[in-house]
Amino acid sequence: MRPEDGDAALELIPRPRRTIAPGVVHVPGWLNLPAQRMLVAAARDWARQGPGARRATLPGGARMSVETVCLGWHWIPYRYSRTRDDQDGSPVQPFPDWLAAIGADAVADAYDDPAAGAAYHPDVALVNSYRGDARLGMHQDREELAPDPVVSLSLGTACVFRIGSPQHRRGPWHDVELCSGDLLVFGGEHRLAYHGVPKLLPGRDVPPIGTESGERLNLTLRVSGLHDGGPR
Ligand code: MD3
Ligand code: FE
Repeated sequence: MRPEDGDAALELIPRPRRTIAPGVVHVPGWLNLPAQRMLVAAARDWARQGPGARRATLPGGARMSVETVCLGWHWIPYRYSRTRDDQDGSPVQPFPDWLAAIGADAVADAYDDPAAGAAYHPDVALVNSYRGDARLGMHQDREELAPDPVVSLSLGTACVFRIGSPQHRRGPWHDVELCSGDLLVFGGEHRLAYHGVPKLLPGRDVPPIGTESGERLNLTLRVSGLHDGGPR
């Protein structure tokens, strides 16, 4: 699913693949339309199971504006669990093999490194849904115990994604527009970089893939480094 196979060739303003920082690669239009539609349908299914998606509560009591459903391991600010401890305690949904295969393809393509792709075995997905004024403040993803990259797939309404460095929450940073079908792979020295989504960019053309008007979905695939029975 390289962009040259798909819809990126039709864009009037080309958005080339770009290395934003060491280990951070943006591949616009990586997912073709059938793949985007399939992922949106899958995300709807996941959000319908059991207690469904939820806006997580932060330790200080504030609730996130983004709605999340998890696969493989359930993320609660700031830990992972096999059960939905902040909902009804039911088991987290399984992480499907086909999604791991997409993650491996993504790493291989972004890094142009088939061996890195073959060695990538994600076991967690966070599926985030943004609507209206939903945003994600600057944060680090530090709950994973493995150093492997994070794979991000964007669907629906575009957004501004902001990435800083591992040391500085307040910048300097890069702002990158993420559009439907874009792939972002985060590894190397920026795996622990501060990042966030300051705003959606509604009103742009969005392909007909099943997202609601103004809605953005983001899937992040991760390697938890966790094992039942504790870290190893
Ligand atoms: C950089 N999601 O779920 S994806 C998150 O678009 C999250 O919904 C954003 O940040 C979103 O935690 C950004 C890109 C991303 C994901 C994980 C990272 C960037 C990252 C981990 C480390 C550094
Ligand atoms: Fe994050």
